[in-house]
Amino acid sequence: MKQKHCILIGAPVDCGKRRKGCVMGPDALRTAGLAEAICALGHTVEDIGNLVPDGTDTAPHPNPNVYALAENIGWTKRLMQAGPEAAAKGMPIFMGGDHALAAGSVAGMAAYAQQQNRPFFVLWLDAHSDIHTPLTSDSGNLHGTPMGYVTGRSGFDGYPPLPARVDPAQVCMIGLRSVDGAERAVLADGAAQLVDMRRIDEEGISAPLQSFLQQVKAANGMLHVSLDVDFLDPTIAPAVGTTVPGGATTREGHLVMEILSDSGLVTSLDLVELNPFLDERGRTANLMVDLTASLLGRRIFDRPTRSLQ
Ligand code: 4U7
Ligand code: MN
Ligand code: MN
Ligand code: MN
Repeated sequence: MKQKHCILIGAPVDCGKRRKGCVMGPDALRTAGLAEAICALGHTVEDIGNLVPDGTDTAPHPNPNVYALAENIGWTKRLMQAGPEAAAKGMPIFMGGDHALAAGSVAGMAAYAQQQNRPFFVLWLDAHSDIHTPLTSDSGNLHGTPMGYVTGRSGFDGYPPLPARVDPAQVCMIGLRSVDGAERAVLADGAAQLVDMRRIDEEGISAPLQSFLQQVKAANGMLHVSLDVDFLDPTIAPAVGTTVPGGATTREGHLVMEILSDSGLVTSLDLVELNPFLDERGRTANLMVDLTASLLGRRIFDRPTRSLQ
């Protein structure tokens, strides 16, 4: 695979939900050897350390359940700036932190793609669709809203204006098995490609992914991958607050990453929702590192003929 320069961006975002622990995510990924694993594949790595959120004030929110709005907005602003800066130098890898960080990482990468005059695509690997707005969320946990923000839904008062809206027709979500009613209502227009666990059981994970990648390739698009720990089954990836049974297996996870690697299309990555406080002897952190290695070219045997047709 082509050698890449990977920029590790520590984003210890822990305000997207009430349960604490994702603040330790970036350091757990470092401890599990993320940089070393990437370097071992012949790439170069630059770790810019952990960012801190911009300072922001907010008025009280009409939804009284909304949690830590100002801090979420501060992180969104900071990451929207950090992403394009890193992208100018290489491939940004956002080490979370909870999924609230994707409001900033995805919005920033969408803006960068627009500057480059390239279409922008998102692959969302998650049990959840995270397409609430602060107004539709019952929990008020804003890690359930980043897709709502980046696709330009209203209800994000106080958030920075979106430089470039993500077109839902350029979004593919794989691994879905927990989607709230208000989320189903927005997804019902059928624009986004939705691959739930049943479809994976029946058809396998490769076919829907390959068809999405064809679309990205045909458009010469940039592709952001957002990997939520809870995409994986909790028996193999316990270090997450929002466990949902029936997730992707170890091999399904690796296969997605290997197909992505073969495609050569991925331009940025989020590693999110790792809560090291809930881990078992580092196994989830290690798995996230191994999946990243598969994405960046680690193989048992090369299969030169199996690249994207
Ligand atoms: B994650 C939830 F109600 N939809 O809004 C909510 F099920 O980043 C969960 O995917 C959100 O882990 C999960 O609180 C956010 C819930
Ligand atoms: Mn998520
Ligand atoms: Mn999730
Ligand atoms: Mn979660």
